[in-house]
Amino acid sequence: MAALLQLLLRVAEKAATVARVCRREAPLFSLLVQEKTGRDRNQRFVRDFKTLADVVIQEMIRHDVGAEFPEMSGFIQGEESNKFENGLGESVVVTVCATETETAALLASVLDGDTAAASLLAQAIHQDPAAVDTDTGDLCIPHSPSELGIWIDPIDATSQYIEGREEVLEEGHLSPSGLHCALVLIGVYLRSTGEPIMGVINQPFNYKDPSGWKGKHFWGVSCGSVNACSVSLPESAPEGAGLRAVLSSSEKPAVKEALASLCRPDQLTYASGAGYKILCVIVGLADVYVLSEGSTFKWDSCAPHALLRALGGGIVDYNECLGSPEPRRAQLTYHQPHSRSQGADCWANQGGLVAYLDCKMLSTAIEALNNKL
Ligand code: 2IP
Ligand code: CA
Ligand code: CA
Repeated sequence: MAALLQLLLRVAEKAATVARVCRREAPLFSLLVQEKTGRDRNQRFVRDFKTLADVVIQEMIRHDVGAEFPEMSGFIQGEESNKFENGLGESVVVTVCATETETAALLASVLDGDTAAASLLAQAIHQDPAAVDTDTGDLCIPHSPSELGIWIDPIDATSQYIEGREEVLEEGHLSPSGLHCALVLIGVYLRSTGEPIMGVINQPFNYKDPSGWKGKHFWGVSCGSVNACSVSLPESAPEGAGLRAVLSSSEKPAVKEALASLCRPDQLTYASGAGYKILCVIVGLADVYVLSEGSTFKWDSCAPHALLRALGGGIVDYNECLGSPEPRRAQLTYHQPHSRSQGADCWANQGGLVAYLDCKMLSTAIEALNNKL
């Protein structure tokens, strides 16, 4: 399975390049934004933006993984549908074609004949990225591709991606909003149990140098006795250091207050992007990410959940673990849709979530929530 991990790291790198190209070409970018409607819309937002970049990235990942692992083809799902409407109201199904020229021709029809923009995009999609220089070691996972499924969020924190604010990151601090919150998330789960076993996170806008934006990637594998992660376990906090929690700014006041009783004022922070908040827990900038609502989806949590598991942490269902004697057992799974929901809601993490690295921190947070809510 080291081959699958290497492939996911490569396609995530390609995805990040597409994301950067789309932002760099300002006229192209403004063409791409369109509104989601009906059941595919995230109910939490009045306007939820779908970008061609999202669709293109998801289809590219689906294409590249399906080509190398045909057994996985029917089990590569993502946030986006591949239908896109051009300026004339015509519906076009965006697919990655066999050649760059064909893909460019198809994209030109989505871009109302803007062949320059279409060629740029097609070039990024068909590039052959250099092997990602990562020591993934000799990972041996006792599963065949036919036992696995994939969740893709081509760009998480789309609103930050579209807004495009450039923040200067401070070492050791989480930054609440900006381009760096946008992440490419690719998670692999076991079809039989729904456990997340492999995850790749690519942050396309990690830092800027004179030649432009540069990205950063993170990966993790957790399967049986195999646990490996590109991130090393952060040092544990000294006794009495208090809990550091990261939340969505739209979190319920009661939850904010319950956690405020455990955190010093500077330890309760807010940040954009579900994936970015989980990444903050993975790299040790926060101890827990608590979300009391069902506003995230399987594609948001699958990849970072695999990294947390590899480091001994996890993501549990918020509603299920409140009141449970063993909150750790309420781990999210990724294989079963909610039968009574429709559209994207079938795959929502409906009970909310709590992401953690250290189960002591999970228990502390749950205890406060149980006592105060
Ligand atoms: C969103 C995105 C939002 C998040 C929301 C996700 O995904 O990560 O930022 O809300 O839950 O579904 P918040 O930032 O309040 O946590 P996308 O950008 O892919 O729609
Ligand atoms: Ca998302
Ligand atoms: Ca998205």
